[in-house]
Amino acid sequence: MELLAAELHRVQALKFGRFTLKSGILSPVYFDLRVIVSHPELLNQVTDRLYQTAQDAGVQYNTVCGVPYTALPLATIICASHLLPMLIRRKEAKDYGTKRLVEGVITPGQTCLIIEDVVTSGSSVLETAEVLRGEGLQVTDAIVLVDREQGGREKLAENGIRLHAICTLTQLMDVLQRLGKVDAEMVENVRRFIAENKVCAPVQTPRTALSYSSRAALSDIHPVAKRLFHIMEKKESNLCVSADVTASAELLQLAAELGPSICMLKTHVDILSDFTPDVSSQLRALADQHNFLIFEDRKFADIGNTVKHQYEGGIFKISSWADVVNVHAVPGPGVVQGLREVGEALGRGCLVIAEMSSKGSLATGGYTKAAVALAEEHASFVFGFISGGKVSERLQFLHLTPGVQMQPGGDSLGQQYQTPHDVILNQGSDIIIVGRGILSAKKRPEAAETYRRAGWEAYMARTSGGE
Ligand code: S5P
Repeated sequence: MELLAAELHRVQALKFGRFTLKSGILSPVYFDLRVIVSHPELLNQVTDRLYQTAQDAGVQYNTVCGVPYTALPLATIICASHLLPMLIRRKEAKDYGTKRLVEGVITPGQTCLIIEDVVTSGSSVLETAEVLRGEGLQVTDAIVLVDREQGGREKLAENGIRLHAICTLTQLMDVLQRLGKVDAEMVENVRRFIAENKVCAPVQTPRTALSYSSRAALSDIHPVAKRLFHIMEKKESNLCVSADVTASAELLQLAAELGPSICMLKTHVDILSDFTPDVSSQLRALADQHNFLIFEDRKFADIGNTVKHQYEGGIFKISSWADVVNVHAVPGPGVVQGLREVGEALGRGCLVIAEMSSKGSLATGGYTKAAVALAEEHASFVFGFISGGKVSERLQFLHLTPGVQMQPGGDSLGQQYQTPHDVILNQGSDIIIVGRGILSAKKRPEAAETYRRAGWEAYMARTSGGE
């Protein structure tokens, strides 16, 4: 330990002074472990200790992944020396296109050990864990060189990850003081800094910090989800407008005017008083022109054979123009299977209603859990949920939340509203569905822009949390 501390100090992998951290806090100590690649003996020493720490803790794992970028060489050396298969996580936030998020052979169900240099709040480790879990791997443990003791251990524990550190910042300071590398005043400064700057981890972290485009690149992503994630990122919009109007001309006008601001238009085609097949073809053309998806909010809730006809036939022929439909879980798997027989070949997708925004809704607790299980079992056709917030850990699933207005509240018929900020940032949902909040505004395009910006800002705040 003394040798390691002295070496880290000698190569200036830790520095003392006044440093502004990424979070804006002023810190008396700063770690820059990137320099250790220039000191091969130290590099070997660090990786030996990391490996040994995992062994001593009895951690069971099949593969190893380093948090990019500093820990990449650390993981590489550990894997090469101990003949362990490694995985590489890509860090680029955007423009993945067809690139994979994780390189290497992924065997779902296997356990991947995470390696990191320094843990502060734990969010970097968590972000890598989310990606690995999204690929079907288990993540149970992370090994780090230094734990800065600022809440990371607790935050990771809440997310099912045990943190094993070679040393804590306090231990490191004690050793350096013994070695005469730092004085008592500095030790006290750092001690005070740690005590005063614990990052308060929320009890639960329901939201994902992963970007929409990163999620589009996950394996097993549903083609409709992939398209939607790309549209959202491109248009900087997580807004779905609920076009609850009764005249076809008004519906088409809404689609044309709000098209540039939205990622999706939600319809209730059966409330139109003057529907003709021409309306659906014009709507389809507008969706293609303005690059948004059409979601027919039909809420299918019958046996498979009946919903199949309701989806494909009748006067509305929903499957011929709607990219997305939704189902109630009440009938059981048959409702999804029936729709899938029609929709899958057409490249359509389906959402399961896991929760509802209305007062007294019965879609809670055990029902919600069963709805999530139904979606998970039919992920080849289902790509997400209607819910008040995040209900599933599967990052490939989208969560769409209705009952959204700028002010919390409700209407006289039991509708209940949350704000865009609440829905995206606190509830961990992905898309806000807004009806009357926009429809009752004098200038609908401007109101839509206001909601688009609010939803996008909440998303940006959610994805910007780094160490
Ligand atoms: O739980 C739900 C599910 C849905 S799809 N609560 C809802 O309000 N919806 C739909 O979202 C509802 O049918 C309506 O079309 C829209 C909400 O409209 P708003 O005017 O209250 O924003």
